[in-house]
Amino acid sequence: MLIKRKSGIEIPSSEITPERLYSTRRQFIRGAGAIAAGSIMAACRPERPPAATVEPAAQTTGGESAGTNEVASAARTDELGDALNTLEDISSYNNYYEFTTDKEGVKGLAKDFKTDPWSIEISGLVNNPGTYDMGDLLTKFDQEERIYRLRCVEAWSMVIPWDGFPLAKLLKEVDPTSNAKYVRFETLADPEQMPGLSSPWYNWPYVEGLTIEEAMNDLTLMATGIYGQSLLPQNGAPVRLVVPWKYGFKSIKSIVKIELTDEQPTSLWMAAAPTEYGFYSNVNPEVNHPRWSQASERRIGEFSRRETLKFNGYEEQVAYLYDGLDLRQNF
Ligand SMILES: Nc1nc2c(c(=O)[nH]1)N[C@H]1C(S)=C(S)[C@@H](COP(=O)(O)O)O[C@H]1N2
Ligand SMILES: [Mo]
Repeated sequence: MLIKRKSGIEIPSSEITPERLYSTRRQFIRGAGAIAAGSIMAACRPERPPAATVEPAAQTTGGESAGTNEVASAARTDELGDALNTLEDISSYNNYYEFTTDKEGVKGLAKDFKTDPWSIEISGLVNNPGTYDMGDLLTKFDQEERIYRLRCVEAWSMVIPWDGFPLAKLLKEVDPTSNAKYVRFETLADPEQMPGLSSPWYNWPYVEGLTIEEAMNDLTLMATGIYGQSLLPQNGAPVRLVVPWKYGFKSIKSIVKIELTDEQPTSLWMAAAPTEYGFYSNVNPEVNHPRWSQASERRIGEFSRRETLKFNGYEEQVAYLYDGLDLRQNF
């Protein structure tokens, strides 16, 4: 049940969304989700190179008998010690407006989304423009695991173990010219498959953008999987961006086009509500959304709210990108 607004992302209705459902189901599902993900990893999709799996928590918690995959996975955390969300959480509560604005309705509407064949066209200010199909992306670039916090502008968050490769590696291949200052991304817009495209409030296709320096930062990931499994449609299959220090909407799903430009791209959200969503959209607890506070957030699966961290906790890695920039004006 969401509070619908004329335009813009819904007001954080955590308070209306089924928090209880998530919290109680979680205790049970966490272990089960981890086992399911583990067995899928072992049994399916041999053509997909396995992601390098790091389990820092498993290594540091002594006393657990080795080989209990279930325990190890359930105990995994990000570098701040926050527990991973389950695959169930991550794949059941989604924002993907091309399908629907109902977070729990996305997975049903997207379940038959066709992700094969799939390719990304890379054009604009590059020396080597070209088209990369999924096979190219999965074999040319080593797939690695990255555990990142995802902080939605609506003030909820999750911890997600992505698999993928740094966007920088792909950009180095296409070789941006010296005039390239921005990277513009586009999602597929297929009205046959995406019923949400009939909404007149948005300027489809979904577009996002980064500065080239942001795009080259090592944290910026092209994600192809979660928990060692290929991305599910609701999470942006077959390939989506993940920019963990920015609000979740910058992490554009199901990418079909990447263009290098010398002009700042206008994102779908900037076009929809320019006073609410700027180009940068860095997670910043000191700058509130015009309609709600950004000081705290609800971690899916937790009861009480937690404080939001500047740059979502990635300040050390990304603050240099904004030296001398007024983050209140450049929101
Ligand atoms: N194409 C597209 N990408 C999108 C969105 C969308 O509606 N369409 N929603 C964004 C928002 S608001 C968030 S919070 C994240 C959610 O990612 P998840 O559903 O995988 O958790 O995807 C982002 N990427
Ligand atoms: Mo979001």
